Amino acid sequence: MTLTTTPPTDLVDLSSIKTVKQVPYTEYFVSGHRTCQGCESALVMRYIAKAAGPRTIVLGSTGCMYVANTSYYTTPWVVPWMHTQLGAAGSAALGAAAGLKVLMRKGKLKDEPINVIAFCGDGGGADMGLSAISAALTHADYRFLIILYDNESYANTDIQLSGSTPYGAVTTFSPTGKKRRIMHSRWKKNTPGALVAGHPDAAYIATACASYGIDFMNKVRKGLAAGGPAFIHTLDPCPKGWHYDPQLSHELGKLAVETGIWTLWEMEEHTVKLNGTTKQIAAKRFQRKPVREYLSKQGRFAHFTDEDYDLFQRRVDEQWQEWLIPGVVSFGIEAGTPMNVPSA
Ligand SMILES: Cc1ncc(C[n+]2csc(CCOP(=O)(O)OP(=O)(O)O)c2C)c(N)n1
Ligand code: SF4
Ligand SMILES: [Mg+2]
Repeated sequence: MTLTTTPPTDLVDLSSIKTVKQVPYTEYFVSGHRTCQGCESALVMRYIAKAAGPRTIVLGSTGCMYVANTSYYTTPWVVPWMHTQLGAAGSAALGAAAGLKVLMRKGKLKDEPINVIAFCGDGGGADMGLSAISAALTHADYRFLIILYDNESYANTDIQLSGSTPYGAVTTFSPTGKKRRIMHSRWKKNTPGALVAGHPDAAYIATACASYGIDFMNKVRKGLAAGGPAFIHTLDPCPKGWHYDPQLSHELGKLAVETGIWTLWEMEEHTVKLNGTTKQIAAKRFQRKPVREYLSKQGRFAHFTDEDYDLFQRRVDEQWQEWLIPGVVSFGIEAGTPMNVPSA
């Protein structure tokens, strides 16, 4: 059967948004969800839908953004949405893009741009589904966008520790105690850095944060317009898991960037660019704030002593002073090693 009731293709508007006034007014992720007050991951969903527009299919893996968004047969999604398994964002994105391509080639679906977006949490994407995302990013012939929304825990099942949980944070798997103050002593995994370093055929890879909404929406559009596999990793303050007053969500997202703990960057046309405040820090036009300003506002770090803050600060300083690209490539290079210089 051929579907004929498709709206005009100009409904796929992926042009750059310059100011707040140009942000599309129409919402495709509306009320009717049950996320916590101040949930930045819900804001990420809203921005994704706004930026991508009506000709979009969204695939969501298990987690808060599945469970809290589809309880009791209700849903805030206005565009077509489908649940996929916890580790399956990569395979679902690739499968949907491939399916659409075949249907269009066979003339069973009108040949028109349709955005395919799959999202996953840090548990589903940075841990369990990393291999599927990695495989998807090698398929240069398919156009899709994978968004990893990182609330730094397995939040939906009551805040268990993930590979994205920051050093020292209290989770249900890492409670602080009298014998051991710090139960989680591993450093947060650099997932976007690993993906950008290892996937030369990815069309677009970026990091974002909902506190910088226009930057994020433009990245969604760039990822969809890139013509191949794309990936965006967002850092999402989570009042329940991070233990803070919900009104601080926006401020915490900003502080994560201003302290240099989270960096904003994008890779397009095989070139990495630092963005916004991150770029300003690198150019010494913005003074990085002490990590304590960010950490001390969150209950999950309430047990931190001066020693813990110092260790955290040292690790973030290293990220800025010793990494090949601050916040992106987590190693340096031996002095004197010949480097490729881009040709003029
Ligand atoms: C294969 C599998 N294992 C475990 C679960 C149980 N489970 C459902 S949601 C979830 C947490 C997912 O964490 P994350 O991907 O970070 O999303 P968040 O809940 O934080 O939004 C878990 C462990 C599951 N649904 N499927
Ligand atoms: S637990 Fe965190 S991510 Fe989940 S709905 Fe609440 S605020 Fe959002
Ligand atoms: Mg999570």
